[in-house]
Amino acid sequence: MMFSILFLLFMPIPQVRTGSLLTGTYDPNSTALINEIRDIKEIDVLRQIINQETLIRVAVVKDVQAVVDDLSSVKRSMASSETMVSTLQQTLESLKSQVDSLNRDNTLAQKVETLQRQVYTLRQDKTLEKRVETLERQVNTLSQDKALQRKVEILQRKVDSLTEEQIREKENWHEKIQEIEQKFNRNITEVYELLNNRTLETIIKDFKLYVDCKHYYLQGQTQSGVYRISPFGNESQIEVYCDMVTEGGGWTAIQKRVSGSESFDRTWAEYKNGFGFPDDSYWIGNDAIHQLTKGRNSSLYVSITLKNGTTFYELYQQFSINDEADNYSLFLGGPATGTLVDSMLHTGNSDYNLSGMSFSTPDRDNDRYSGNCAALSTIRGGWWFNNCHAAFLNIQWSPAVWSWPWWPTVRSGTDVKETMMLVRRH
Ligand SMILES: [Ca+2]
Repeated sequence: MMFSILFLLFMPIPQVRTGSLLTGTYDPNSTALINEIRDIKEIDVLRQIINQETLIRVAVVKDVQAVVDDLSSVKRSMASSETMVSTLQQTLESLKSQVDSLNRDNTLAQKVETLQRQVYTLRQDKTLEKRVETLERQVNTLSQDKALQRKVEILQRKVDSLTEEQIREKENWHEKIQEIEQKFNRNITEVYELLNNRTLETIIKDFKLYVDCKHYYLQGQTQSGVYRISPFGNESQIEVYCDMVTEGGGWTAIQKRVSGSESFDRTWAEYKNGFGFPDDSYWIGNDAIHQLTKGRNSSLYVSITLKNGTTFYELYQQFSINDEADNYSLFLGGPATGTLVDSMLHTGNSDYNLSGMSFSTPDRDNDRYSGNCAALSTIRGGWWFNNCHAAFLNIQWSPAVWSWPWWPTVRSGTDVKETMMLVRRH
């Protein structure tokens, strides 16, 4: 079509002779006229051809425009397609990258394999199913076992009857217990009556326990020396020195010093339990003193023997100490008699009176002094200090620093040879 249109466009147009028709004279019979008329017809034909050509040109222009439009559209489509292709390529590359990454991730693949193997194993494992089946069969068997049910019923009846028997037995036992309690109470009353009618010495003799030195003395022991006593009322025994001569004998020594072999610079615990050796120098122990004097009227006899052989003494008619919870506090009562003269109970100075004072040691300050008397370098020993003392027998065995063993009768430790503190119940 395009070629036919182009052919028409460039086809030559015939020459038109118009001069004679418009200006010359007219002769219908002349050859010239005939020619002119033929020319006019040719002109009409040409005009028609030109008209047709014009139409064709317009059509061709439209067609060309359409072709141009089609071309633009195709170009746009191509551009769009290229964009899509590019996007698709990118997506494809991304997917490829992901696939590569997944392929590289062996861990995930291994996990998947492991899980697959486990699933496979579980599918193959029929043991569990078999167990369940076995249990189900057992349950069914048990539920259908009438014999077992009968056994349970029989047992239940036995339990019921046993419970009734037990109740009856309980009632019987309750009565028996009441009888025994009544008998026991009667016996206890008889025992108490028996005990009240006997002396302490008789009871102790029966149990073969000696509570103190007086007990030995009453049993006929008149020799001073070391004896074993049980002040705590049980089988536990301690060794003590018994003075069987002084003031009628039967004294238990709670303190004794005949040399400096034993240090009295001791802790609270050591004074509590006692230390040293009763045949030489020792402290019997605060717990033992408490037991020896608890609930019994007892006397305290203090003696100091000087190096020149002179012995001074002081006797207090009332003596006891409380237990550890009360810091072994001292109770001392008169009358006080002797050659030492009272320097513990009524000294004439309230700072030196010891009755009512707690026991103190270098590691336990219970005194009325702002510091700790027991820890002073000139003292270093346990005692019932006030603020601090006029009489003190537990100093370190260093006569040079031993001031006021028993003020004012014995003013210096330099002269001291021996000391003793003796206890005896009335
Ligand atoms: Ca103090």
